[in-house]
Amino acid sequence: MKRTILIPVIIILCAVSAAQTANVEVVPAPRVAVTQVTGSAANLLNNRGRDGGNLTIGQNITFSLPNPLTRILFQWMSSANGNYTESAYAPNQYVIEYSTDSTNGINGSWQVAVNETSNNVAARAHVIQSGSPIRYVRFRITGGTGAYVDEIDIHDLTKGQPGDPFDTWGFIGDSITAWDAYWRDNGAGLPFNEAVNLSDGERYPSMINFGVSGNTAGNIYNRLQRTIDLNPGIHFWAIGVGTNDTTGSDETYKQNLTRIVEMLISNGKQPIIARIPFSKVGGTGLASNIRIQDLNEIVEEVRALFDLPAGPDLYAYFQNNPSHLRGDDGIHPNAAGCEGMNRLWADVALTIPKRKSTAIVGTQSGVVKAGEDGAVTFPVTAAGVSDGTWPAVLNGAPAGVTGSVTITGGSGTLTVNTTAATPQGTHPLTLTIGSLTSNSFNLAIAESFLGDVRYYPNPIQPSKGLNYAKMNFTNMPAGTRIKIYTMLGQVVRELKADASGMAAWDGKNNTGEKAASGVYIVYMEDGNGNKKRIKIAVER
Ligand SMILES: [Ca+2]
Repeated sequence: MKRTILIPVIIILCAVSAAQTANVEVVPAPRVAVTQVTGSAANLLNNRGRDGGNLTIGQNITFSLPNPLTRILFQWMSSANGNYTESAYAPNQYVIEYSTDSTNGINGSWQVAVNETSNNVAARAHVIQSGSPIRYVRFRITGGTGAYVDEIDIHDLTKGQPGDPFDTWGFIGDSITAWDAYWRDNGAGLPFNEAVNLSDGERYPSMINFGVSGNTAGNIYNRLQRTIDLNPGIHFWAIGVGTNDTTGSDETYKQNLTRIVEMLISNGKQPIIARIPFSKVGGTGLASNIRIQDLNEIVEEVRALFDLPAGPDLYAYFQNNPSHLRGDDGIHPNAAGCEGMNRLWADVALTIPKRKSTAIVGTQSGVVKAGEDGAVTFPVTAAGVSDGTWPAVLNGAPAGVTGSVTITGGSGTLTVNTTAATPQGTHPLTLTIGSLTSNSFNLAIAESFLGDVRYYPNPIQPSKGLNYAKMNFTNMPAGTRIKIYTMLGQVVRELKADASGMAAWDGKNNTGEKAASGVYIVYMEDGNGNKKRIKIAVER
C-alpha cells in the first residue's frame, strides 16, 4: 500500500542583521593648512598637544587661510590641564576675530566672532560664519591668568550646510580619555584625525578631548548639555565610559548611558559608544575586569536600543594587547595603547559613508537684457542640502555676477543677479553649494534694443569748449525716453529721442540751472519697454 508521507517543511528565517547603521553619514570638514603670520607661539599648528607655551596677553596670533572660506571651525586646546573641566592653564578671556579684506593679516577691517570673558574649560571648538569669505583669523588672549595653548585647529565647514553631520569629533570619557588618549601627545603615536586622513585624503577630522578623570556615566551626563553648548560645531561624540561605574549598579550605568545618548540625539549629535577597555584588575571592585564585562553587555544593549553605529571594541583590543596597558595600574593605556585607541576610532570613522548628493540646475525662467541690472531664476534640485538660503558659488560666472539658493525639502530656486556690466551672450556656469557641484547650465543675457546706444563726450567738460559742453545720445529707437538722475535719485532732466534716435543734454536741469559736477544715472526706455541704465559724469 502506498502511503503519502507528508514531510513538514521547516522554513528557517535567517535574521540578517544590518552591519551598518542606517542614515549615519559624514560631511568632510578637513583641517586647513593655515599659516601663522603674526605672534610668537610655538608648535600651534603641528597637530600635537602638550608642546606649546604661554601666549602673551594682548598679542594677536594671526592665521592666513590658503583659500578664503565662509565657514570654519576654530578650535584651540590647552592640554596641560589634563581634565577638560580644568582651566588653570587655559585662556580665560580671549577674542577670535576674522578679516575678509586684509591683505597681510594686519591691515583691513576685522569682525569679532567670539568674545569669551569667562572660559573655564581646557579646549573649545567655535563655529565662525561670514557672508564674505574669511581670509585671516586671529586669536588674542585679552585677560585672565592662564594662556597656555598648545594647538590651534582650523577646519573647513563649507563642504556642507549648518547642521550637517560634519567630520568633527569630541571624545567624552574618564581619565583613560582625559589623561592619555586624545590630547595628541608627542610620543603617543598617530592621533585619530591623522589616521583618518592617511586613509582618506578628503577627510581630516577635528578632534577635541572632553575627558575628565574619575568620570562615571552620571558625571558625564550632568555636564553634557554645557559641553555641547560650549562646542556647537562638534557632531560626532565618541563615548568611552564605564571603568569608574564598576562599583555602581548595572541599572544606574544603563540609565546614565541611555540619558547621555538621548541628550546627544536630541541636540542633533551622533553618539558612538566604545566598549569599555579590558583591565588587569581582579575582584569585583573599582575597575575590575569582571564588572567591566558586565557593563559592556549594557553598552551593547544601549547601542542596539538606539541603533548606533558600532564603536571600537577597546575591550578586545586590550585583552589581546595587555602590554599596551600601563604596568603600574593595568587600567590606563601606555603610548602604544593610546595609538591603538586612536586607530580603532579612526577605523570606526572610516566606516561612516561620506554624504553623497546631487545638485541639478534646470532651465532659467527669466531673461535679463544686456546693459541692465537684473535677476534670473533657475529651478534647483539639491537632495541632502538642509532647508534655508545659502550662498551660491557660480563657477565660470562673469565678474559681478552673484547668486543665492533657497532650498526647501531638497528643491528650490537659484537666483543669479547680473549687473549692467554683465556681457551679453551665453555664459556656461556650474553651481557649487557646499560640497555639491551641479550640472552645467547657461546664463543667457539677451541683446537689448538699447544695446547700441552711444553717448559722448563722457564726462561733459564745458570748460574744454563747445564740443564738450553737451552730451549726445545716438542710435536709440525713435521716441526713447531718457531720465537723468542724481546718485540720490533726484530727477535732473528728462529728454526724448527724436525721429533719428538722437538726443542731447546740455548739462542743465529741468529749470535751466547748471547741473553740478558729479556722477549721474541715466535711465532709457524705448517704446517697447526695453530699458538701459548707464552712468555719466559732469566735470565743471
Ligand atoms: Ca602643538
